[in-house]
Amino acid sequence: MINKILSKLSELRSELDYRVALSKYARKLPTLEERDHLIVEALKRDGAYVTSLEELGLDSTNSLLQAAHTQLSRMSAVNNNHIAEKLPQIYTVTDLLEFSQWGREPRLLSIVENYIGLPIAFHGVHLRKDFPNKNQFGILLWHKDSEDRRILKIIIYLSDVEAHHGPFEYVPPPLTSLFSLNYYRIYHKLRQSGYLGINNEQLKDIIPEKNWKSCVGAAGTVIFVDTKRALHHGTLRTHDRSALFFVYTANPPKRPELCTQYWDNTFAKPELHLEPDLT
Ligand SMILES: O=C(O)CCC(=O)C(=O)O
Ligand SMILES: [Fe+2]
Repeated sequence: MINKILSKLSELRSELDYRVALSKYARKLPTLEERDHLIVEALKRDGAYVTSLEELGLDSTNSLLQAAHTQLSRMSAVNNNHIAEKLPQIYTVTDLLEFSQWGREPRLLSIVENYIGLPIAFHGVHLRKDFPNKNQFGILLWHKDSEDRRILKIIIYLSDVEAHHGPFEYVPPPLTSLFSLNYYRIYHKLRQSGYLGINNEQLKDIIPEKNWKSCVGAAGTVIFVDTKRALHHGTLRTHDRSALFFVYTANPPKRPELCTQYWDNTFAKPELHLEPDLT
């Protein structure tokens, strides 16, 4: 009992410290380009913003795409036809220059910092191939990520994503806001699931399907999303989907131990492939 009270108090203290840090840092936020205000405002309001690589127009996009397709073609073929629950194939590409350079584009860092409201950490990049599945499990279940109080993921589709490729899907945070009935109903279901996630049927009872935002889009679609505030999942698919996931939080994040997966050896790392020097 005492321990529970102490832990609640320390949680409260840490939330207060967080609020104070936010208001102190507000004056130090980097300037945003005029066109990027739209992205930060949408993130604050809706928890997400969908655009495209073309619209973003960042200098390092061409080399990012080239590197991503090279790495995709080197991903070993997986023989998972007989497996009922097919896990995604994940490559950690954080150490490759083309990916880290894109993730550190000053315009992007400024968007992320203005959204998060504190000094930020860029944790890394996953290149991911997701396979068809018949039933919801893992990140196919609706969930919220827990690395920090605010998490910004930038997802880039590397191939066209229509409904049958299993788009990223989310519920705008205003529909599940703190102290609303929906918040408690979802929280209750998530707790019942051991925080693993809830399925479509369970969510339909709380949030009608017409309010779910499915992010279908052509190759090059870019999704900025706060995966802590927005309940989200990958939709069940009948066709493969390839995408990049860039991950940012405040520095330090609330749960640093959950962030190491974006750069450590949890997932496969591509060989640092040295091209022969032909000169
Ligand atoms: O695969 C997806 O679209 C969802 C991924 C997800 O849950 C995440 O990146 O946090
Ligand atoms: Fe997630």
